[in-house]
Amino acid sequence: MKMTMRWFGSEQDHVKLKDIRQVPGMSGVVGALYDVPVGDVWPEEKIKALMDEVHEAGLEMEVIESVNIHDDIKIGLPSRDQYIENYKETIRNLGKFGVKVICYNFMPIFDWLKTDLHFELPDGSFTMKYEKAGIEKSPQEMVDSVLNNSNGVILPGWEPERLATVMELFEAYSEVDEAKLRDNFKYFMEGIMPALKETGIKMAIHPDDPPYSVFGLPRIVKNREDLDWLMTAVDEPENGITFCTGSIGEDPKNDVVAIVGEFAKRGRIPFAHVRNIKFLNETDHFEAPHLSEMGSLDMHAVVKALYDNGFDGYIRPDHGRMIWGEEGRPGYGLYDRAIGASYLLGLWEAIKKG
Ligand code: DNO
Repeated sequence: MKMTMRWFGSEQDHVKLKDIRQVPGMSGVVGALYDVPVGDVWPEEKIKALMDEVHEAGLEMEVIESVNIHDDIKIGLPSRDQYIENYKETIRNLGKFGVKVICYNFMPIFDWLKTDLHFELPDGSFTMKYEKAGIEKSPQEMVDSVLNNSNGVILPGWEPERLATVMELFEAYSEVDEAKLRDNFKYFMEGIMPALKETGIKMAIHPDDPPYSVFGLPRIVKNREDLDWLMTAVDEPENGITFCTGSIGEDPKNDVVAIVGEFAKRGRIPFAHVRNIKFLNETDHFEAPHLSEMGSLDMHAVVKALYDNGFDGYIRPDHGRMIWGEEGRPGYGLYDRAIGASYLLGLWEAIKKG
C-alpha cells in the first residue's frame, strides 16, 4: 500500500510539495496536467516537466487523476474513435514516465456535486455538505452556484470553459440512457486496452458522486451491481476501480465494507479514496473528519477489508476539512488531509501487526 495526496500543480495549488513531503508516510502525489484540453494528447514534455518537479521534491507520481474522458466518447459520437486514439497516446506517454494508475470517471457533464462548499462545523472548521434538495434547481443554476462559490479556484471536474455550454451538452446527451452509456464505456475500455497491456497501466474508474441519477442524466457507477457489470464487461485486471468510500457510501443502501472487500479480493482496486461522511438524514450528509466515531462509516472496517483482501494499491485520504485558518480549494487543504493520512496509516499498521 502506498499513501498519497492529490496535488494540483505549483501554479494552482496553495499546498506546496515540500510540505506534502513532510507528512509522515507520504510516498507521492496524485497529479495531472491542467492545461491540456479534454480529448487532446498529453504531450511528453509537459508530463516530463511535472514529473521532474515532483521527483525533485522527493516524491513519486505514479497515479494520475484524472485524464478526463471527452463527452463524445460518453455520448458515442463517430468522433469518439479519434478521441480514443488520443487517449491511447496519452496512456503511452504517461507509461514512459512510470505512471501506474489513471483515475477517471464516466459521469455525463457533471463530476462530483456538493451543495455547500463552506459548511461550518461546531468546532469552527469548514467542510463540504450535500443536500439533495439543493440540487433541485436547473443545471444552469447549479453550474452558476458552484462556480461562484469556489473561492476563485477551479474545482476538479468543474472547468468553466466546458460548463459554459452546459445546456448544449444536455441536448447532446438526450438520447443516452444507462444502457447506451454502458455500451459506450465498453467500447472505450476495449479500445484503449492494447495501450494498457503495452504499458501495464491500470485504469481506475471513480464512482458517481452522488451515486444516483442527477438532472435526468444516466449514471452507471452507483453500487455493487454497477461495479460488477463494469468489471465483468471487460474482464481484465487493467480495468479497475478507484474505490471512493465517500461516494459509494452516500447511498445508505450500499454496504461499503462488503463492496470494498469483494472488489479488493477480485484484484480490481488499484486506487482508493478513503474518507468519512456523516449522514444528516437518508439523503444528506457532510464530509466528516476521517475518524470512525466522527462519521457514519467505520474506517477501521474499511481499511481492514482492504488489508484482508490483499489490497496493494494507492490510497489517498481524499478530502479534508479546512482547519487552523487554512484557505484554499475546498476539500483539499493540507492539514486535515495530513491528519487523515496519519490516521489511515495508523489503522493499517495496527491491522497488519494485529
Ligand atoms: C473530487 C474527486 C473527483 C474525481 C473524479 C475522477 O474531489 O474525487 O473529482 O477526481 O471524479 O475523474
